Amino acid sequence: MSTEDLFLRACRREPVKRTPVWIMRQAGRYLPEYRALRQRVDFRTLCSTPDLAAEASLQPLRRFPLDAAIVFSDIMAPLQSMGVEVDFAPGPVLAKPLRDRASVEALREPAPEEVAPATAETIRILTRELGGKVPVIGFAGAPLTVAAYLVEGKGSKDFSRFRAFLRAEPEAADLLLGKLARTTVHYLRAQVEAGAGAVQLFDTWAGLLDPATYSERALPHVQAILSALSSSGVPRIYFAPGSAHLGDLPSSSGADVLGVDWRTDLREARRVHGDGFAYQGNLDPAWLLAPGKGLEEAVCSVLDAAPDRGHIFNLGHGILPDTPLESVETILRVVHDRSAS
Ligand code: 1CP
Repeated sequence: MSTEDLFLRACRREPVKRTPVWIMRQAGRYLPEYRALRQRVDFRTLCSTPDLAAEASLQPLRRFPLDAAIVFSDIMAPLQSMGVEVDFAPGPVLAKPLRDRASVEALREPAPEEVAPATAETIRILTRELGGKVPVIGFAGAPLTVAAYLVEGKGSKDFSRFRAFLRAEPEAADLLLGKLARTTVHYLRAQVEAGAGAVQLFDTWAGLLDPATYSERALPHVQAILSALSSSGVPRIYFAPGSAHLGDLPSSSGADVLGVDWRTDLREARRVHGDGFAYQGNLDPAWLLAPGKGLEEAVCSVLDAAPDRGHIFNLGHGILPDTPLESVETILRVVHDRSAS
């Protein structure tokens, strides 16, 4: 069984000889070689230069026996093709946040081939370099999460301006989310055509919403994207951290795999969403800052709470920049030892 089979088989809830592992934000600042790359190039150049982005994606795989690569990019990458300039400091910053209907109407809807073509090109390079050893995960931000940055203008604890915009301008908000959803379909399709073996939709800020608003404003766009991708045949992962209060609503997202953050026990996620999904997650990234027996036991607890079939081991959110490399080694060793059948 190739390693490629491990991840894709787990996504399809087929039996595997051990649990596959990848780590959200596995390319990033906790790696000295990533920091060295960033000394040479700024983040936007890194994302838009396929050779360099492929190098960043491969860095964690050279160091650790991970079971999937993720294309190096950012959820804000498609926006340039819509006529929006985004800076990074280190999170996304917009010089001109969208605050009214006129600026939403002015957003361009790009043709499929215009949407961040560097990402598909990076995937082509990765697919070639990896030679089928492990699959490449493509990704995009869900419309609500990308819109949160577009309207707020930068990261925020509670995105209150964005939440106010949803209330004050519901029609403009739907127009914005629809434009983002159609652009995202083009973007993810291009990634699958370039060789991505699975796609993940990151809905980092879905949990800002109450269930009724999520159901009315955010979920329909997620459903539209994931259903447009169903014919592509690749597993679709939906990750909406901090969304336990949304109950079973994400069950109707159309995903094959649900990402679970560390706040929710995997058994509880399975009780809420049922056996029709594979589950990805969900070790608290903070455990990696506390190496030792506690970390090993925490990895085992995640494995114990996971379904027998259909578990992809991951953190419950992105790896933290000050994580010691030894902690990643510990995780891989424990998952390999403890999940082998
Ligand atoms: O080098 C640097 O200083 C840039 C830091 C950085 C990195 C490494 C940013 C800015 N983005 C990325 C890459 C990135 N972003 C990946 C790469 C692939 C991998 O996993 O290895 C991915 C999947 C993302 C996705 C992303 N960007 C999300 C969704 C995932 C999540 O963690 O919730 C979000 C919310 C963003 C926005 C963003 N971009 C960058 C930062 C620091 C942030 C978040 C912080 C904020 O809200 O201010």
